Amino acid sequence: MILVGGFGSPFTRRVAITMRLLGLEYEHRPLRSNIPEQRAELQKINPLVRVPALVTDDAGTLVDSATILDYLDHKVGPEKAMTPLSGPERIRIMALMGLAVGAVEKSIAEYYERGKRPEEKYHQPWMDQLLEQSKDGFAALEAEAQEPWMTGDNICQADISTVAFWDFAKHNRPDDAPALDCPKLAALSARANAMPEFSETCPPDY
Ligand SMILES: N[C@@H](CCC(=O)N[C@@H](CS)C(=O)NCC(=O)O)C(=O)O
Repeated sequence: MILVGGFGSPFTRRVAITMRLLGLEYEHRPLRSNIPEQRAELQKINPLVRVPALVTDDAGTLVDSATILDYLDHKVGPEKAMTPLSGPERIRIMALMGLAVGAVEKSIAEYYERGKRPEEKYHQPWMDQLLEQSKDGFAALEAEAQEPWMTGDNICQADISTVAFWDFAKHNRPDDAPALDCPKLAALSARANAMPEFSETCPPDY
C-alpha cells in the first residue's frame, strides 16, 4: 500500500500511526499540496488535491482518513481493529472522535486563514471564533477522557486521533490565542509519543 501525505497533516499522521500499530507495511509518499510539482502529482492520485490518500492493493485509491481507517479496520478484522466494527464501544469511540475531528478541523481552518490570506485580508473575529471553537472542542474531549487511555485500559482509535490532532493544534496555535488547558490530553500525548509508532511519525519541529 502507498500512503500519500506528509505527517504535518494530522489526518495523514493518524493513518500512519494506525498502520504501524496494526503491523501493516506501506510505502510513504509525503506529497504536499502547496508545492506546485507535488500538487500536480497529488492531483493524479486524489482529485481533491488533499491528503491523506491510500493506494490499496485491493480497493483502489481511498481518500479521507475516516474512510481509510475504516478500510484498515476491516482489513485486519474485529480482533485487531482500532475501532470495534460494531457494538456500544464503537459508538463510544465514534462519539469521542466526533469531538476530536471537530476540534482539529477548527484549528486547521484557523491555520489556513492565517497561512493563505495576506494579513490585510484577515478577519480577526472569524479567526478568534475558530480558535475558541477548537479550544472548546478539546476541553469537551478532556472532560470525557479516561486514563491511561481515552476509553480506559486499552489504546484505540480515539487515542491515536486525539494525539495526532492535539499535537497539531498545540504546535500550530498562535502564541496569543487562548491557551489549551487540557492536562489529561497533554499526558496522553506524552505517553503515546513515548511509543515509536507515534514518535517516528511526529514532525521533527514539534
Ligand atoms: N476530512 C479529510 C480532511 C483532509 C484534509 O483537510 N487534509 C488537508 C491537510 S491536513 C489538506 O490536504 N489540505 C489541502 C487542501 O484542502 O487544499 C480527512 O479526514 O482526510
